[in-house]
Amino acid sequence: MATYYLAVDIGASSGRHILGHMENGKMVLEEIYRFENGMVKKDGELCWEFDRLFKEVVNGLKKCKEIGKIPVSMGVDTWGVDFVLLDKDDKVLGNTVGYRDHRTEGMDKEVYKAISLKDLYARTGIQKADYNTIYQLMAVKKKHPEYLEQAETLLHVPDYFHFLLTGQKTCEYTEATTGQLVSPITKDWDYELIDMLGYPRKMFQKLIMPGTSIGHLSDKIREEVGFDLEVVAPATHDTGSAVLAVPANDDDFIYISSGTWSLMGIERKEADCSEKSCEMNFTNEGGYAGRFRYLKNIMGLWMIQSVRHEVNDAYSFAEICAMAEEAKDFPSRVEANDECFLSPDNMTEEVKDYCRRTGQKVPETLGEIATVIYTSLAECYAKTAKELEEMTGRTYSRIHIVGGGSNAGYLNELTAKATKKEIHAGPGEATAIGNITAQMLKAEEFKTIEEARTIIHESFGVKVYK
Ligand code: LFR
Repeated sequence: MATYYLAVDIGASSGRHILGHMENGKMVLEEIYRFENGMVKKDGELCWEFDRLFKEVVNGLKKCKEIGKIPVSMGVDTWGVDFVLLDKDDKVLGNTVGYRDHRTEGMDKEVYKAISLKDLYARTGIQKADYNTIYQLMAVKKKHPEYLEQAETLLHVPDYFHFLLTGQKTCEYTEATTGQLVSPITKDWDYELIDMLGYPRKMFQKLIMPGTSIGHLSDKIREEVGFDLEVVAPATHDTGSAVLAVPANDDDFIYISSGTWSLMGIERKEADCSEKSCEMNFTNEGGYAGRFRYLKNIMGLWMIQSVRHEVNDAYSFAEICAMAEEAKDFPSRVEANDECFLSPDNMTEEVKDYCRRTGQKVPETLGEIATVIYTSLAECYAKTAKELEEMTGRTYSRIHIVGGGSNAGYLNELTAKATKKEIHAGPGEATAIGNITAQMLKAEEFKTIEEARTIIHESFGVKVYK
């Protein structure tokens, strides 16, 4: 019987349970459970349904039992920045508001009353994004000061699920860094910064590194699912897990972790918190084994996902890709990173409006809308690649695209053309692979990250676009 490791990878649009094991020197994956995710409106706020999501986490565990493949360990990874506040009885305070909600509007100004943007970047190395935990907490402080008064514990989303599974409260480092309250030097909470902002110190749990054992299933969950296992923290920030699974060991490449967002950057041993880096709005997110992800957030396939929802999911992503290709000569472009695309009421209308506002031809068909988005994304990738080369004073010859979006063949072709670099696409399940890899490294199935990445390459391969 193989030794199974379970990744529960929850993205903004769906979640999945993936079992991984080693067989003849290769990693083998099996997706055993999948569920929907998305933000829903509650009391006028865009919220996550954590109760439903946790039920799905447990359902996936039951599925392991059903098929007789009981993992030795599991770990949960999710998107970054979002969190819950718990009161003294471990009850969630307020709505479980998600990062695309508008509550953070104007909160940057409030934060800058305590510390300037420049100083904030110098201390944390984290990009300015209105949805960062630091701004969300300011929204709580301004709109619901009573929650901050009652809060005993802050847990990011994966930490919260780990808590519901084990009863142990932990805060995992890679996810915590996305919030903009962690120092890249000490790799710990920046308590001085936390004091400056007037956030209660006591809510912040001691940080743990990926690969740390959190504990075993609580009695309640163990009884419900019918087995026990160890919960091991992966890089709980999905992008951290995805980048751990980039199948290369040299440094002559840029990666794009392509999903709801496109995260484009490089891996570094140290953070660059310089003023220039701040101006360019690159981020230094904490990674596995103390490495940093020096990258930029690009709006990504969120735009396509939204447009697809607006036609009632009537077409698959592959079909939309094909329609875009048919409309490939449509000339208009949008600035993919314009804030207007972060959380519009209607993405299709927003794209049309943007073209209208900027005096360009307005796309009408789904294919035209999709081609505007794909070509604009590819151009944004090309611009970001240039900026990375400028910041590091060197060039890179290839781009590794990992994550679900690496299957978008048309986008890969456009990216090859726009960047004039070789595209190596895959694996599509990089996030789950990275999650499993952290567990396997802990279990000593691999000795080093390099060995793991070699095996990931051998196990899943890549598709090359020139
Ligand atoms: C990708 C991601 C990005 C983060 C964004 C919001 O899923 O985790 O890395 O910037 O979601 O949390």
